[in-house]
Amino acid sequence: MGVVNVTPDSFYDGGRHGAPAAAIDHAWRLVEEGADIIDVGGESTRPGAAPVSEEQELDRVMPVIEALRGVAQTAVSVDSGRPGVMRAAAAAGAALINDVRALQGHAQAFATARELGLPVCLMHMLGEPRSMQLDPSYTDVVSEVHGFLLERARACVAAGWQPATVLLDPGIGFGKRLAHNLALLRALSTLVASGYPVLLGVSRKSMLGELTGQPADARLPGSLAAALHGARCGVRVLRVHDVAATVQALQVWHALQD
Ligand code: HH2
Repeated sequence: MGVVNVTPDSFYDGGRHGAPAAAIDHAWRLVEEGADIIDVGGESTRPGAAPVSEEQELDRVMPVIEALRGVAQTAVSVDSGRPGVMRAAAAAGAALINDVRALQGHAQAFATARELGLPVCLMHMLGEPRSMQLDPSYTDVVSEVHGFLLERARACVAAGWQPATVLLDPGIGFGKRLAHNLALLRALSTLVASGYPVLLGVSRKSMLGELTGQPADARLPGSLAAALHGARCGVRVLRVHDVAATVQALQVWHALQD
């Protein structure tokens, strides 16, 4: 899954393709590099990010989603939990709803996603982007995050989703300290063992900076190491900014498996 953030303030690619034409070019580049899914987002969720209006979000994401309509080899995912954005994206051919608030951020999010009948990615976040990194605390981060995700997944299945269309994501960096992120990464195989497909987003995130001292634009090697760890644990979807490099790392890694 290649990331296309049509935002001025995303933590890594903010402002790089804020204009629709640049975002569309970038999306095409990621398709050519081998992305199976393009995740289009119009609102940064980095710690401290300010919310945007629905109109702004639509203005940002819809030109990219529409431009990718009908690309046979690549599905489009919309990184949003807003019912209006989900609807517009679905009408323009989006095939996955990626909601960092696990369909709980808006009153009609769950019902809308159900009505649209699309696969969903449910992510765990403690608190809200504005304040989530101030003092995140857990008694047992792995059981709390996995418990939350499985409860949300069961609610989806009870409402009619097929289990294979409900992706779970531990939400690396979303209301978590380094130790929490590491515990969740070490426990990925346990989440995979739940049977639901797992999605992982670690690409260029600040935990890699905490481990290496490197700024976001120098975190590709760390991102690849984390992606390969995810692959080894059975993660189904890797959400990354660097598609070509990740595809190459996975090609070599796959060739080395028995
Ligand atoms: N991370 C980000 C955004 N959306 N969705 C899922 N499912 N999992 C993630 O880990 C995830 C996500 C944050 O990364 P990015 O989009 O690059 O930054 P920003 O939120 O600043 O736009």
